[in-house]
Formats: sequence, structure tokens, C-alpha cells
Amino acid sequence: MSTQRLEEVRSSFLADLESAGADAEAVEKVRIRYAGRRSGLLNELTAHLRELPNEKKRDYGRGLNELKKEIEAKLTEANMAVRDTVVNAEPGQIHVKGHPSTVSVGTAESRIDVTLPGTPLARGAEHPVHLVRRRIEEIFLRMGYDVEDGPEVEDDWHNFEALNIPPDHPARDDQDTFYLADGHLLRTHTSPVQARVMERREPPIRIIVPGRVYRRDSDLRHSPMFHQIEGLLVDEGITVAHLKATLETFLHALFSDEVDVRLRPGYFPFTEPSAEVDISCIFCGQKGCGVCSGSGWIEILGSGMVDPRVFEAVGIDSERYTGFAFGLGLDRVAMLVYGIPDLRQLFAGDQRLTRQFA
Ligand code: 2NM
Repeated sequence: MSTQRLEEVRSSFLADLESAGADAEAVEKVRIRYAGRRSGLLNELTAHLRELPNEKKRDYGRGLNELKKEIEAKLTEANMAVRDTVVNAEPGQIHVKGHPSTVSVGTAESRIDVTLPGTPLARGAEHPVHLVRRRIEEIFLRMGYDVEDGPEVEDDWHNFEALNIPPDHPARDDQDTFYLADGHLLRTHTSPVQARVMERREPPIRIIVPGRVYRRDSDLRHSPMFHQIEGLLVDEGITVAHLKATLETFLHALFSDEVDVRLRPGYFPFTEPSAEVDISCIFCGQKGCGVCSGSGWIEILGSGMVDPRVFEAVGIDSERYTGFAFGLGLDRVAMLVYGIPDLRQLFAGDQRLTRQFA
């Protein structure tokens, strides 16, 4: 009696599915009637199993399982047929269930199978140089600085002359600078942006300038294009004490409050006095290691008090105002912060690097 009921359901299912053909809605109705989760006939048949005496349960259970599998397989088959009609239909003839109107999905030559999963989009990740740039920007934004940028193709005045780099200075050498045919050049540092800002703004000025810079230099440790971030503060009464305190605050925020900061005498044409700034080695705790070449210190930036000649060149009264400036290579800092051993990895464009920073 019970297994007979299974046969009845089987033949009525096959008949219903046959008449549904490749009509999506009709197939869906059949699915609900037989395999619907709430009130499908298969549920009813399953419930019946419990009412059977033990000796009948085995045969009935086996038959029911077969029927379930068959219905599932036939429904899948029918849905594939539905899909094929959608894909092969003439443009403008496709009705997508639940969509208010008939939609067109391509020409007969180039049909789009709307039922296929889409091509997954690779999720991007920020480049380590970009990550340290943003971290440094955020530190200075909190201290009230503005972020500025300017042209990468510069004139001689802003890149050299205004910064107290005279015509015979070695930094001007054709061997270091990319010159364009018309006398312009690719900026060799971001300082020309500071010069431009000083030309057009009155102090107080507090800015940081990140950007790409270019030098004719290419070996294991030098790339012809690299990234700098430079800072400038100009106001009345600014001294070396402000420079030192600012750089200490910055380096503690970037690395750790634990690092020691030291200033050594240095030389830049645009600052006087100038200082090279080191941090205590974050890798060996100053015991001496490969990163600090055994010295316990890592050189991290260059800085100084802006030379009065620079102020005069850009039209700032050097009797009234003083200021400090500093600059650092973002690529080198990114390598230090993220432990990237080889400069070339930064510029290879290989996503196996950037993915590690997702
Ligand atoms: C450095 C080191 C020291 C600097 C100076 C200026 C300007 F425009 F104000 F004169 N901008 N950047 C500067 C000073 C940059 O980089 C190692």
C-alpha cells in the first residue's frame, strides 16, 4: 500500500514535470508541489515513515530515498533546460522571474548567460609605500599641518635656484638630473613644492609634501623614481628646539615611544644649520645588527633651519620669520617598517607583495 503510494507520486511528478517543459515558472511550481520545504509531497511521504510498522519501514524508506533522488535529479535537469532557453532566446524575449519586464541580454551573436556566476574581481591592497605615506600624513595632520602637492615636471628656479643650489652645485649635474628638451626637469626632491607654497602664502606655514621624485641613479639600492615626504614650518620665533621636538614627536609616533632620537651635524644647501637624524636601531635594541651595520643607529631623515637665502628667494621676510624643514625617503622607511629586504620588490608591481598588506 505504502510503496504503491510512492509509485503514484513518482508518475504524477513525471507527468507534471513533462507538461511544465522549459517554462521556468511551471518548473518552479512542480518543485514546490513535490520538493517544497514546507508542504511538498515528499515531506508528507517522509512523515508517513514514522507511522509504519517496523517490518515495512525498510522497504518504504529505501523506495522513498530513491524517489527523492530521482525528483531532485529531474528537477535539476529541468532547470538546466530552463536556463538553456533563457540563454538561447532571442534578445528582448527573456523574462526573468521576479523582474518587472522582459529584458534583453545581448545579440544573437554575443549572448550573456545571466545565470553564470560573475568573474570574481581581485580585491586590491595598498602598496607599502602608500601605507607609510598615509601614516606619516596622519601624524602631521594631527599636529595641524596641511598636505600639499605640486608638479613633477619642474623649472630650474623652483627645483634649484630658489633653494640656494647654485648653477655649479654637484646636485645639478646632468648625471643626477633628468632634463627635458625644453629646459624643464623632473624634480629631484619635493622641496620645489615648499618653494611654491612659500611664494604664494604668508606664514604661518605648516605643510608636508609627499610625492614622487626622480634621479638618474639605478642600482640595487637606488631607483630612478622614488618617493619622498618633506615638511616645512615657518613662523615667528621658530628655533632648533621646535625642530627637534617636532621630529621626536613624529618619530615616536611612527616607530615607538621607546626609540631614541639623535641629531648629528649635516649639510644641505637649503638649510643652516643642518642635521642628520638617527633613531636607535629598532631591530637589535642597539646591540648592533645587519640593519644598523653594527652601529646601533639608523639614519632616517635630513633636516635643518631654512636658510635665509631661501626665504629671500621666495619673498618671505627673513628678518621676521624663521623655520625648519626636513625630508625623508618613503621607500626606505617602508622597507624598514615592513621588513622588506630588497628595494626592487617595491617597484616590481608583483601582487604577491601588496597582497600581504591587504
Ligand atoms: C631635506 C633636508 C633638509 C627641505 C628644505 C626645504 C625648503 F624648501 F623649505 F627649503 N624643503 N625641504 C629639506 C631640508 C629637505 O631633505 C632631506
